[in-house]
Amino acid sequence: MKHIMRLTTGLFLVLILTLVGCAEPEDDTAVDEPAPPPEPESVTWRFALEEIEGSVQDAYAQEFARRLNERSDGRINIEIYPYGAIGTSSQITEMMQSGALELAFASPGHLADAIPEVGVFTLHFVLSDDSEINRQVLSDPRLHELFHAPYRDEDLELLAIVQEGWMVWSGDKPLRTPEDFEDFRIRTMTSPILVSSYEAYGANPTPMPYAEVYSGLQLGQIDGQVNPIFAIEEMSFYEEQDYLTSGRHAQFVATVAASRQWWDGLSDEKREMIEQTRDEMVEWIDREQIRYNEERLQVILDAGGTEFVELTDEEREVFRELSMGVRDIYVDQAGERGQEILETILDLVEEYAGE
Ligand code: 6CS
Repeated sequence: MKHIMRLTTGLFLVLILTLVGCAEPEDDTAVDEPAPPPEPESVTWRFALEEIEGSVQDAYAQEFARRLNERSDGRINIEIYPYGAIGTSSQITEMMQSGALELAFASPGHLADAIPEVGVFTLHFVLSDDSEINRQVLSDPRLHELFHAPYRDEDLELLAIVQEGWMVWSGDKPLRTPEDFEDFRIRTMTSPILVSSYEAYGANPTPMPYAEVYSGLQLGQIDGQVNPIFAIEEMSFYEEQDYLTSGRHAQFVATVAASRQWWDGLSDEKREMIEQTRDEMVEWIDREQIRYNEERLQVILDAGGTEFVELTDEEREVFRELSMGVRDIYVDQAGERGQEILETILDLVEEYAGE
C-alpha cells in the first residue's frame, strides 16, 4: 500500500493539539463587562481531513486555506492534517467536538453514528442522476438550515456539504444483480444505515475504518468495498480488485464542519470571510472532483487488470426498488427531523430538475 497510516504519530499530535488550542476571544460584550482583548493580528487554524494528500478533501482544504489567507491579507493561516496524521474519521470528529480542532471533514458514512440525520446521504437513489442538480441541492440554504440544530446538538457547526463523486462497487466480479451481492462481504463505512442499505441487496456488509480497507482486501477479510473512483485509485484498492461496477446509486457526500465552541467565539468578520469563501468554492470543488474521478479512472484502466462496468437502466431499477425500504429505517433512526430532511432533498431534486 502506497500510504501507511501513522496512527501512533497521530496520538502524539492529538495530545499536542489538545494542549495548544487557539480559540478566539468572545465577541459579544455585556455593557458593564470589560472590553474583550483585541483580536490577535494573525491566527492559525487546524483543518483535519479524512483523506490523504492528493484527495478531493485535500484539494478543498488547500484552496480554502489559500482563499482565506488572501481574503484576510495574510491574517488567517490554515494548517492541514491529512488522514493518518491524527486518527480515524470518528476520532477527528471527537477532537472537533471537544474544541481541540477548529475544522474538519466529517463524512455522513461515519458521522451518522453521532448525527443520525446525516445518514440521509448514505441512502441510495435519493439524489439525482445528474451531479449538477446534486451540487445545487447540496449547497441550498434551505437544506443547510435543517442540519443546523442536529450539528449544534453535537457541538459542531455545519459549513459545507460537498459531493466527491459517484460511489462505485469494487470486487472480484461485476456486481450487476442482487444475486451477485448474495453473501458478498462488502466493506462499508461505520454508520449502521449503510449496513441496512447493503443488507437490502442480500450482501454481507462489513463496517471498518478507511485505513483498514486495503489490508482487509489483501487478507481476504472482505470481498469488496464501495468508494468514489479517485479514492479507489489513491488508496490502491483497485490493485486487489478485478472489477469496478458503477450503478450511480449514490454520490459520496462529505461535510465540512467546525467546532461549535470555536465558531461561536469567532468575530462576525471572520465568520463572514469563512462563509463567503465556502460559497465561492461550490462550483470550483465540483469541477475538481469530476476531473479527479475522470483522471483516476484512466490511471486504473491504464494499469490494466481492472475492468469498469456500468449498469444499464434496467439493472439500476432493481437496486432502486430494493433500496426504498431502507428509507423507513432511516426515518426510524433520524425521527421527524430526518423525515423533513429526506422530503426536502427529494423536493429540491425535483425543483432543480424543473419537474
Ligand atoms: O470510505 C471511507 O471511509 C472514506 N472514503 C472517502 C472517499 N473519504 C473519507 C471516508 O472516510
